[in-house]
Amino acid sequence: MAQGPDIWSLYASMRKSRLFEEAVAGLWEQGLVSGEMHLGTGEEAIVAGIVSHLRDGDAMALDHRGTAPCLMRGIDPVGLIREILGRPDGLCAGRGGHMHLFSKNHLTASSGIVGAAGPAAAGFALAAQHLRPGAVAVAFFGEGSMNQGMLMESLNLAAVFELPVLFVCKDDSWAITTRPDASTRGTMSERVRGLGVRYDETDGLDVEDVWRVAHHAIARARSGQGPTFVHARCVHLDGHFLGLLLLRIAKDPLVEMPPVGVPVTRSLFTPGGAAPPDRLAGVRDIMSSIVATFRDPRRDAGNDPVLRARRVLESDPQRLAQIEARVDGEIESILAAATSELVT
Ligand SMILES: Cc1ncc(C[n+]2csc(CCOP(=O)(O)OP(=O)(O)O)c2C)c(N)n1
Repeated sequence: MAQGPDIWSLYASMRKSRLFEEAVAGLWEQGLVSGEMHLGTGEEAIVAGIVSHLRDGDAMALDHRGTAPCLMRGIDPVGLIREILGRPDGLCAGRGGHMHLFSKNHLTASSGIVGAAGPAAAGFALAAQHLRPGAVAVAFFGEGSMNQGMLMESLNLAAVFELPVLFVCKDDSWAITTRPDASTRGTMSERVRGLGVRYDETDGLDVEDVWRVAHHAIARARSGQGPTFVHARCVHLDGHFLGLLLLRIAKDPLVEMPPVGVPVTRSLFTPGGAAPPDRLAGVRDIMSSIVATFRDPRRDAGNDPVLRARRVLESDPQRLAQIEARVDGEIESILAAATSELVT
């Protein structure tokens, strides 16, 4: 195994994932993806830093942001897009959509049930312990899963059975609209250590740091030293799901504000309904939410892990340009192949 991270290939993988998800966002904007769409934009350093260590026989259990891990694991990208589009020639015959991606060949399963990656990964790891010694399983989930009983039980089981599993918490400090301090007491490390699982922290925006933490955790798991919980902070650059109104306002206030501002202002003067002070309080709430978006970390380019990795490589502009041209070309071909029948 390599002694240090190959930042060039990690960057290529992150850029590919970013462009792939931007292409998916474009399809969603065109109305071609039914329902909600959760992107993993902002999680690329965590996913690349972990998935780059996986090999044949290793397994992944994913949450509702499974597109990037599937892509980085080498699952057919055309099949992925077709699955997201709900087509019968998609990865799962168009029946799963982006939240339920499965690939038996890659021992990969995802679920939209928050916390479900825990038991799935523990099961994969238990099977590996018996059938494929040296193989590992990885669970990816958000910090909003940390009060799900099944995840706690999985951590406990993994500790007791010394399972070869990594529990990777991608912590963006939001569970849709809930902050961790509104739902949880104590600290993540106390909880995890309290269950007897090793706890490591990493900077989820720094792919090299994630890679190093994963390198040691996976080596321990492969050699029978049991599970590790990897706590990685990140920022979801596109918010909880595509179309999030407050984020749209933050990105383009001149376009997005009038359709909100006009009815809200009109509501102050509409006859009947709530008392004027209550209406004013409601409008003040809305305005303070909007103002808060201008300080939102999701607008700060410093929280973009892809740009952060790119900055390290800018000292060799020629090599960078070559890699980017190759990745950009790959994404163009994937998109063309996946959507060929849709183009009129
Ligand atoms: C068991 C369960 N409860 C509630 C939901 C609805 N739900 C979907 S995503 C989500 C928030 C998850 O937050 P987190 O785990 O932090 O992941 P993030 O979306 O931030 O990546 C919730 C509550 C669900 N899918 N499953």
